[in-house]
Amino acid sequence: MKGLESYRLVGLPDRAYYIPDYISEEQEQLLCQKINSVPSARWTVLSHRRLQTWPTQLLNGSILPTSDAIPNWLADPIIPRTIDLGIWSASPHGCANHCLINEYEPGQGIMPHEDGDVYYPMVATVSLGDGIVLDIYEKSEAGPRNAVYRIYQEPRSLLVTTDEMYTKYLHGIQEILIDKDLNSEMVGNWHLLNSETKENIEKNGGVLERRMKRISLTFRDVKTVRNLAKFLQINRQS
Ligand SMILES: O=C(O)CCC(=O)C(=O)O
Repeated sequence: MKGLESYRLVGLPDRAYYIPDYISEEQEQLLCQKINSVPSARWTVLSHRRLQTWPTQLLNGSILPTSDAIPNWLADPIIPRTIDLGIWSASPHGCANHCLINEYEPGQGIMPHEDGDVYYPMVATVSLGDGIVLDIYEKSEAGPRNAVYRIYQEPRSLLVTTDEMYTKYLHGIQEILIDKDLNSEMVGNWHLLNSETKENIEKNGGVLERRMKRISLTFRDVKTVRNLAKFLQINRQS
């Protein structure tokens, strides 16, 4: 793998990186098998998607140190190389300590939102299954308008967003079955996509139908890992 700067998105706010084929098809299959074989209680079912949280859900924006770490089956294919790329070098724990797994059926998405300051401002997202368009919106008091940037995430790719891309913009996935207007002008990572993907999009006139389930793995460093003794003390007092 080349250095991180080779994968930088140009023409977008600072900073985002896109690495196609970050994991292999075999790793993708193994991850999907594991994700689908967890006990059903592990899933939080929302109206428009379902999700798993590893190692645990956050408690008052923090992780307890007694929480198990992200399990090896989830961490090993992804985290060590993100460390080698240097993306966590300034983060509080020098590593991701939390992973959210979102599963979307075709037509499902996620409203424009920001991830907030519970996390160090860095997200590393790996996509499994179908590709997806991530829309980036300017923050506005009137609510998000049209997307100002678009990123197409191929299956098995890694998307890294940080700095202003993390703090000053919202991101979301539209709840639609067909993504339109995909071309070199609209898609900020067009130059980094696989040539087969680009040919396929062009052949379809910039239109892509969502046909399969998509799973995203979003790795972050939760800033606060609580001291358990202090945490229990605080809760007993309140
Ligand atoms: O599924 C994705 O790629 C985006 C997930 C997301 O926005 C989030 O977990 O906050």
